[in-house]
Amino acid sequence: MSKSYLVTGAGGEIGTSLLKHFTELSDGLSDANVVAVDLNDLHPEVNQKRIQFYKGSITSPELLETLEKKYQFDEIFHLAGVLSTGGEKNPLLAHQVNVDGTLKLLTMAQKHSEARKSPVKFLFPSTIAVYGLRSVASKELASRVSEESHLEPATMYGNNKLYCERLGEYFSKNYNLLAATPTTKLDFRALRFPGLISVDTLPTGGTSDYGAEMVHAAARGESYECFVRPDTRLPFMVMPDAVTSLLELAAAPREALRQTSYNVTSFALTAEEIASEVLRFYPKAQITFNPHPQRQYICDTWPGDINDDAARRDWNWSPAYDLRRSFDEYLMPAIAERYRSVRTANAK
Ligand code: VAH
Repeated sequence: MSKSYLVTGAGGEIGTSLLKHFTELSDGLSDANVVAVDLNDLHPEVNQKRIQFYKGSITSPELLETLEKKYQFDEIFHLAGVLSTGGEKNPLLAHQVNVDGTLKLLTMAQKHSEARKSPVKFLFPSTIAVYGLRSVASKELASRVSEESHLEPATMYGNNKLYCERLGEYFSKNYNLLAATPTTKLDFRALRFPGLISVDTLPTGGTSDYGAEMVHAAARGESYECFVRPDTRLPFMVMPDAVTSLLELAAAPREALRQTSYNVTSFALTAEEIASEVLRFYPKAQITFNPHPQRQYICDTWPGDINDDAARRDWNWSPAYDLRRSFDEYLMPAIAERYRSVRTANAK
């Protein structure tokens, strides 16, 4: 049976890597159907011949109607969203995209689930931004934060993501409780991602972006001014593991999942530890620190590390890239290659 996927935010960091995964599968996608949506164009390296692309907003009634009427999705990867820093520049837009947009897609997925009498799987990228530590001291005391604790987000984005996790669980378990006859409900599954570092794309609008920005700047031969203190610690993961975790959670048997939202991570580093990793490969990299007060505050409310034991227990999660492999085998070789031409030009 051919599978039908919807990927929103398809031109973004995770979306680009997920689409590349789908379109580069050796067995191809001859029997699968990938529909991609983004406000912007897709990454040039994505093979668009294998994708039906719609350029537009997930809040557009016309676009949602087209998706609802023209397709019957088996799995939805709803990656569109306004991240933490972008959300604090325009909180109402963040709420409109992150919450109203997600509700529209959940409603469409519920209609498809009822029509085909089979649950549509709805994969949702949540975030460590749903956690809120009240001081650096309590952040250090909290150590590896588990899913049920410290759920007091400081940002519009974190509140949006936490509410949408709850909304997704409602759709999965209690939707339309008083309906005369029970209906088939969608199958919502969420991952709380740490900071993500990709070779293919640069992050935009996040507050964990300094990790990726530092690596990319060094590879371009450019100096980098980090917007958080050197001692700022966050959990991180490289993008291949983020895509793998989405696909593995999607494939997990529903009966194995004891919860709706799962932490996933690989390594936790301070900003100066990331700088040290970069300097191992780019000894001449110029990295300085000039904390941005509001972005620093946001990072200080986020956990220094998260506990992903539940994901390991329920669906056998384990990152392929630990700290060493992330830098030595993924990030640094691939990013050097990506910017080789840029560095050569800069060197002249
Ligand atoms: C952000 N990259 O910075 C996102 C992420 C852990 C943070 O959710 O907003």
